Amino acid sequence: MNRLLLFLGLSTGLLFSSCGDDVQDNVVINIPDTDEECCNAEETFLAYSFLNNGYVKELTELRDTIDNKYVLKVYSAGGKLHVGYNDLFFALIKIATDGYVRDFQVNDIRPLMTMTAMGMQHSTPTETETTVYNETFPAVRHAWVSFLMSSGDNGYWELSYKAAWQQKEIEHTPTVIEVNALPAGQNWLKSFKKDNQTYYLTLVNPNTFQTGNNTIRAYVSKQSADKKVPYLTAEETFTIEITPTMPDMGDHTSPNNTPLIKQESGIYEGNLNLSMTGLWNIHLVVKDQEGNIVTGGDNDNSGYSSLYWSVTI
Ligand SMILES: [Cu+2]
Repeated sequence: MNRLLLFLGLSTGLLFSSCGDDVQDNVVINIPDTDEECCNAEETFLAYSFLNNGYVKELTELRDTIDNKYVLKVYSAGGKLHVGYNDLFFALIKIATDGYVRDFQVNDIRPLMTMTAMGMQHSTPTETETTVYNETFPAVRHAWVSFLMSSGDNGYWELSYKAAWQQKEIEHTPTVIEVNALPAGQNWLKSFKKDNQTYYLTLVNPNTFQTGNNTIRAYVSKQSADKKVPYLTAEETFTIEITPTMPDMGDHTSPNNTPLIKQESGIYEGNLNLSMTGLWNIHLVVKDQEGNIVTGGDNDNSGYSSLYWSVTI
C-alpha cells in the first residue's frame, strides 16, 4: 500500500515538472523494487481480509518463526479444533514489511494422538500437503484434518508440519493441540471395514448446512498400515448413497437426495435435502465401482442403514 501511494506521488511530481518545456530535470527516481517474495497490494488486501474476517482465528500453538524474519501462522474456524473435519489455513508473513509471502508450501502435516493409558499412538485422516485456497489470494494455503477423537482423559494430540519456500525450510516440531468433542448426539465421522482394511468417512463442514438443498461433501480415507502415519484419501472410487431421516419425527425422510460421487479433486459430492430444522441421521450405503455394497447393508430400526452421520441444523 505504501508503495502505491509513493508511486502516485511521484507521478504527480512528473506531471508538474513537464509543465516547464525548457526544464530538463535529470532527477533519478528510485522506485523501490517490488518484493518478489510477497504478494501484490490486491492479493495482500484479500489475504488480510480473509484472515481477519472474524471467521478464522490463529492457532497460536502452531505458529513458527525463522531467523526472526518470517512468521508462519496457522488458522482454523474460531481458532479451535474439534472431532471430525477441520479446515486449516496457512500464511507466511515477512516481519519487516508485514507482507504475505507467496509460493510457499506446507507439507508433511502430521497429527498424532498419544493414547496414554493404552500406551499406543495413532494418526487420523489428513490432507498432508496444502494447496492454494483461493486463486485471487495465493498467500493463503489450505489443508484439512479430520480428528477421530477428542483430547481428554484418554490421551492428547500433537501436530507437526514442514514449510518450505525458496531456499528456506522450517520444521515445526510436534506441539500439543486441543481437540474438542462435538456437541452430544453429533457424529460427523464414521468408519467401515473392507477386506480387513479400515476406512473413514469424513463429512465436510456440516455446520454450514441449511434448510433445503445442500451440496454435501465428504472424504473417504484409509487407515495407514502404520497407524502413526496420517491416513490419506483412498485411491478406490466408491459411491455413497444417502438417506436422511429425522429420528425424532418417526424417521421420515426427504426427497431429492443424490449419492455422493468422487470428483477429480478426490472429494465426494452429492445433494442433500434437509426439509426442516432438527436432528437428521444421514444413513449411508457405500458401494464399489461394480455396484456391490461395501458397507451399510444392515438396517437399524429406522429401516435404513445402521451406518449414519448425525447432524443438527
Ligand atoms: Cu486416540
